[in-house]
Amino acid sequence: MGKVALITGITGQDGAYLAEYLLKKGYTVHGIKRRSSLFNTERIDHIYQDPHAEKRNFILHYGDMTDSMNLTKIVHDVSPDEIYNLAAMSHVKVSFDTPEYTANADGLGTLRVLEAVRLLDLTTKTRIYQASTSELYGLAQEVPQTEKTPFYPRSPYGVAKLYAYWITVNYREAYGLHASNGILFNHESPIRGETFVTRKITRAMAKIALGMQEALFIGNLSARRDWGHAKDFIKAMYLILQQDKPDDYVIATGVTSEVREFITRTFKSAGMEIAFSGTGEKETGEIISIDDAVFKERVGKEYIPAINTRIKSNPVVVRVDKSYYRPTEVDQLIGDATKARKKLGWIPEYDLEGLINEMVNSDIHLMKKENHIRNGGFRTLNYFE
Ligand code: NAP
Ligand code: G4F
Repeated sequence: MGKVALITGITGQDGAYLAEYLLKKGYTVHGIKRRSSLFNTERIDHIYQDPHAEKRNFILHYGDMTDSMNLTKIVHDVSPDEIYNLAAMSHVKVSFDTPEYTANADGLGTLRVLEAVRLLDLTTKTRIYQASTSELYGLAQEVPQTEKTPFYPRSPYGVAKLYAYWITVNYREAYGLHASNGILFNHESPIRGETFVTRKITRAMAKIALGMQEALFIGNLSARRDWGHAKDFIKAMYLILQQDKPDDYVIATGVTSEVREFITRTFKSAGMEIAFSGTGEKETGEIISIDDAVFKERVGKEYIPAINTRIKSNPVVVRVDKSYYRPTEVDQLIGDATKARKKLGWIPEYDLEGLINEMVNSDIHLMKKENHIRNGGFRTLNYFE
């Protein structure tokens, strides 16, 4: 019999990749999905199974991290070998708008999962992975950050995740739970939420290249992040739960880049050279040249005349909008994953270029579809979140 996993946050980026990965390994995967007025299963539709089917190895349950009775019932019914606690209000900027909810879902939500396992006497059976984050380092006290670097969170999200981190450690020490924290640095993909900076950039670039959007409006260009690919990072989650002993691990690529650089590289990947000028809110990025061969291959020959005409009249494609600034910012993150490499044998396959190319190809494809809809006379929106 294969193992049984329960994933909270199954409809999210990591939940979707992890579910697919565990199914391929022969697991039965249960996922918790919260009620929404829309289906909201786009990321997992390719693995969805008809509930009427007799034998299923992918099963969804309605639930919410803020509802302990519901979580306890699901854990009871599923009796999982492994729980991957990925559900969270995961947007740092939004956590300043919804601090209480974030504390409840991200902080207390973790406690609810741990308590369910303890109360149901599953402590010797069920292993727990907690989705901890490099946001714990916040105002980083050391460069690069390791498992021993002191935490200094800088947002309601970071503070809620700090509680989740320590309650996981406490349940491990107090009750002997196999509960581990993966302290994951930023990881992205073609299915990354549209309002995180990388996806916002790749989507906007695709629309600009196709003549669907004028400019990308962005916040702090100088922030630095250690960006990896979600497909690599979910493998680390799995490896963490396969260890004999529970422990906490930094998962990171060890390379940090500015938001500004991510933008430059994204446009370059589609054949557009960007130069930045000015400072602060007056900083802009403009296209200074087009590499026809790359643009033709990535975007399409038919879009070259329009982009050339456009940059002659207005080459500015990146503008700063201070409404995207955060009340307190995390300026620089870079992780040292030596422990994960040595103990888990975890080595990421993607570098930043591979990640950007995959996201760029995917978003150009997506925006071409949207462009067809627009050209067919239907309304499509440009989102500026
Ligand atoms: P994501 O795409 O935002 O997915 C979050 C998931 O949590 C979604 O399925 C969401 O459901 C669900 N969720 C939110 N609030 C919930 C609630 N109250 N009850 C039940 N489910 C709820 O995030 P991700 O990028 O996959 O990240 C997964 C986890 O890793 C999160 O805990 C995040 O904080 C953490 N993390 C992420 C990164 C990263 O760079 N991606 C790095 C470190 C840690 P809906 O689909 O209904 O919104
Ligand atoms: O893409 P971001 O919103 O990700 P952030 O804040 O680093 O958080 C993500 O990674 C964490 C791991 O470190 C996760 F725990 C968390 O759940 C989430 O997945 O912003 C990255 C940087 C920030 O410094 C932000 O200020 O980009 C900067 N930025 C600049 N302009 C922007 C924008 N971020 C967003 N979302 N939108 C902008 O327009």
